[in-house]
Amino acid sequence: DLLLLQDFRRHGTRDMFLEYQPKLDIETRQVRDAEALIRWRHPTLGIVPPGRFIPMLEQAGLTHWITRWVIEETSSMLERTGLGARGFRVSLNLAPQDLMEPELVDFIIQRLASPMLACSLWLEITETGFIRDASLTRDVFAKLHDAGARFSVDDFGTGYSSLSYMSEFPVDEAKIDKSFVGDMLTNERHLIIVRSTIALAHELGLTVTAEGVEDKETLQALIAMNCDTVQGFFLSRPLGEESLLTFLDRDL
Ligand code: G
Ligand code: G
Ligand code: NA
Ligand code: MN
Repeated sequence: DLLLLQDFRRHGTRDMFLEYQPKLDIETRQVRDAEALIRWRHPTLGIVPPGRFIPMLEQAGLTHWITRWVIEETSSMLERTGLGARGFRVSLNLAPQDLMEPELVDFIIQRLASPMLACSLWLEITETGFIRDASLTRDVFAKLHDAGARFSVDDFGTGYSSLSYMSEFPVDEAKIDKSFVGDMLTNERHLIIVRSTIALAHELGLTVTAEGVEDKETLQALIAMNCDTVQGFFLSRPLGEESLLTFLDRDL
């Protein structure tokens, strides 16, 4: 994987592209948002999934370049497709360390000055390995939130600090991890965790997305629990831009 790192240093994001996984809004039964997921079309290795290169770039402190590109690419997609003007939203994955890059934070704030982007861009942040410098973290969160950024806590429940996040930072959404949602109909503890997380998040004024919904029964159970948004293979796999547009035309 040192070779991948070398390739990234040489070519940057040149061969990267995004897929978008639709999310279903339960109240309106509409698809009004999607998660952007990066892929690398490597000249010799084929499509490399993010799980194979993001951790490596995290270690090398290079993810902020990816994040910057993802923001650019998502912004131009929202413009060229007209989805931004229709109020469609896209959530982006940030590596925790990205918020410690002042230049990236300024870049995000600059982008959020566009009213369309302020409505359309959401930021997904994982809790793992994050709160190293709590006061700096708090400042950055506050600064971005004041600029109109909306935050989802990704992989909610898998780290040690989900509840700290909810209580200390201005987060808007909890995204319950697929490891709880995927088997919640056969694993009673997971069902209890999902149900209680939804109730807790709602009491704190957050919305809730459940990810990893793979069948209709799980969707129905989540509807009964008052979940706000669902994402998963049952609704759709991550889609290229063209397929996303086709999917939305069918659905909206
Ligand atoms: O799509 P897939 O299941 O392979 O994604 C695997 C992991 O890669 C997920 O945890 C996802 O959050 C992460 N990931 C996908 N796209 C991006 C991205 O643009 N930036 C960062 N930092 N992580 C991403
Ligand atoms: O870590 P993060 O939550 O960002 O991971 C998102 C990843 O989960 C994406 O790469 C996506 O491909 C994957 N994913 C999305 N929906 C499902 C699903 O229904 N089941 C499973 N197993 N994985 C999913
Ligand atoms: Na994510
Ligand atoms: Mn997740």
